[in-house]
Amino acid sequence: MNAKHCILIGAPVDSGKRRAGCLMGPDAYRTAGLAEALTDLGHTVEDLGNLTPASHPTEPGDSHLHQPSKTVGWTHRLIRTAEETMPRGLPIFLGGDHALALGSVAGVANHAAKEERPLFVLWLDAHSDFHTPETSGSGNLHGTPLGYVTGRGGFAGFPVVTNPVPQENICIIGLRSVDNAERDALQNSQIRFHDMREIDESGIAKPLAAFLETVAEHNGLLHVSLDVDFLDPSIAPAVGTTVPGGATIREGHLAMEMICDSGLMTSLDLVELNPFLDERGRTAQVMVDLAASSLGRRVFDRPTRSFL
Ligand code: Z70
Ligand code: MN
Ligand code: MN
Ligand code: MN
Repeated sequence: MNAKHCILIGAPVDSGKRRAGCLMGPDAYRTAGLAEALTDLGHTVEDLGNLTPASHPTEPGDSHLHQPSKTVGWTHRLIRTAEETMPRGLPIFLGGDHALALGSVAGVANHAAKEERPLFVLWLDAHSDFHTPETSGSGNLHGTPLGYVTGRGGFAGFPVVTNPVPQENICIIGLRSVDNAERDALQNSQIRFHDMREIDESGIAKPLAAFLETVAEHNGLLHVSLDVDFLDPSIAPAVGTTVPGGATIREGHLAMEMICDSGLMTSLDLVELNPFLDERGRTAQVMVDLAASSLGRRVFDRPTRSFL
């Protein structure tokens, strides 16, 4: 693949849920050799270090949400960082929990609007993360980024979403834990969603290839948001809420290789890694290997450019 300028952005967001530890994620990816893996593939790598949230008010005492103010601060910071990095490279947001995607995706969407190109989002996750603060039963904002960036509303105090991502530009793969309110909203939306049953019945390549074809047809930008819990906990145990029945190492690599072959990915999130729960760094290593697959690591080159 063409050499890229990869910009590593440490986003130690830990405010999106109650169990702490994702703040150690960025340094775990560095320790697992992410920069070296990308350099070996011929890319240039710049590491911005770890960001901090923009200044934010103290947490309200009366909210059912967990640390909303801190997540607001992160969202401001990450929107700005996405806007600044997109014009000069391929930002890789090193999480941090999935609340970081309120900012990364909203900022990437602002860049896409400036370029007058549509943004597409591939969400690899056991969860749909389609809550609004009002529908969230847990109050954990890592369950809301797709609700936020599609402009569902109810995000009082958060930056206004200037360029909502159209529902039909989003594809979720890996679903196996969806709350009732999210399921109803998803079924009434234009979002493409593929649960693990569908992956078991027909494979991961088919829905992914169809989505990549759509992105290519529209000359779109593609943001990929990879949640550790997309993977089965037997291969990726370092995550707060393990959900059995996830993607295998082979499905994970196939997906990332297809993304690479498409040449479409313009930004990437690596989220929900909790190194405190890892086993000798193996989950961090799997995530680094998958990132490398999405950026050109492979056993043999494929003869065609087709997505399947
Ligand atoms: C549930 C909630 C969630 C992880 C996202 C779970 C959300 N839907 N959990 N990623 N690990 O609390 O809203
Ligand atoms: Mn998630
Ligand atoms: Mn998840
Ligand atoms: Mn489907």
